[in-house]
Amino acid sequence: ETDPRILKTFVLHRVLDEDPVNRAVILLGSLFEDIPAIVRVEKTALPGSVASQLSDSLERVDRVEKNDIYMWFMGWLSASARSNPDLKINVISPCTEVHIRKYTRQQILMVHETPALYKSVVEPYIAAFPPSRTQWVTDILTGKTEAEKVLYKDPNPSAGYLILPDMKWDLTTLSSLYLVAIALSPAIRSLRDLRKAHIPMLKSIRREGSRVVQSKWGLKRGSVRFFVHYQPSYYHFHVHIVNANYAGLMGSTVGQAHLLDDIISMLESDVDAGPTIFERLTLTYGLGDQHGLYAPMVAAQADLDDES
Ligand code: M7G
Repeated sequence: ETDPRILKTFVLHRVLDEDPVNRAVILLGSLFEDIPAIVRVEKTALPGSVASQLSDSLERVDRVEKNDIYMWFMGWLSASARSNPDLKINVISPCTEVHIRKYTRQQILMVHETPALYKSVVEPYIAAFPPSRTQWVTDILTGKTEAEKVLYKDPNPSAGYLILPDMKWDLTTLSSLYLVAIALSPAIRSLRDLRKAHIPMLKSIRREGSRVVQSKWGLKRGSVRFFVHYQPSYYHFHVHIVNANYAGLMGSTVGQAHLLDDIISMLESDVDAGPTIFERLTLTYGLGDQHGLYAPMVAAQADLDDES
């Protein structure tokens, strides 16, 4: 089923989104005639050889325009420069309605999630997710998939986690290095569930994540950003570990990405008894109109506005 030729059977139904910044397009279609599939096609980063040997890397160049000291061209890479792959292609198949909505272009509204709204709207939403949504996490944790890619594992059943490359990463371009640390225990569903007791695990992720990127890729201390999404797509706790220079990245939007360092600091300065900081905070974030929480949250906010 992982045969690369499956892509030859792809039939397009519609374009879900276009992302000119990342030079990507997200397609909805089918594989093998009737298996629904989302296919994200992205141009890979330029190989370093293009910079070091530009003249050798070009097979053909057409001049588009010249104006005073300014010129612009279109170029075609030579066969030698093309030893690197041109495209990175991510496939989700069979994809669900939730995936299709997630990858469809959306209008974003900022919402304020109070502790009360978390209890009445978000917690039931999380509880209603079928376990199959995080089957990929279970498969990683049990070693069924991606086992050879695990970079670090702390096997402690309650506070352990593992670190491995995120599927967003092409595994080679250091400037877009993207790893993910996944907690072994499913008990922490999101930021809202973090407690003082989790500080050692969070610090360990920070320490071992930094060590791994240093020892494997020579990235010095401070080279990566550790953050947690709220809302995440998957309610099984994980930390994003991303090259600090990888700016303009969608997933690091203000409101969605919470720095691991800030989270640790907030937990450290939290009270020792009673509801924890993440149970007391109002969290503000952008929700796309295709998100499952959009309608209930917008309705709940309207009720709140009427009251105030
Ligand atoms: P998130 O914050 O829940 O959702 O992060 P997001 O996708 O909206 O950022 C989940 C992270 O897990 C993302 O960075 C995904 O790219 C990554 N991820 C998702 N899946 C299904 C896989 C997978 O099968 N393998 C790996 N290695 N990473 C995945």
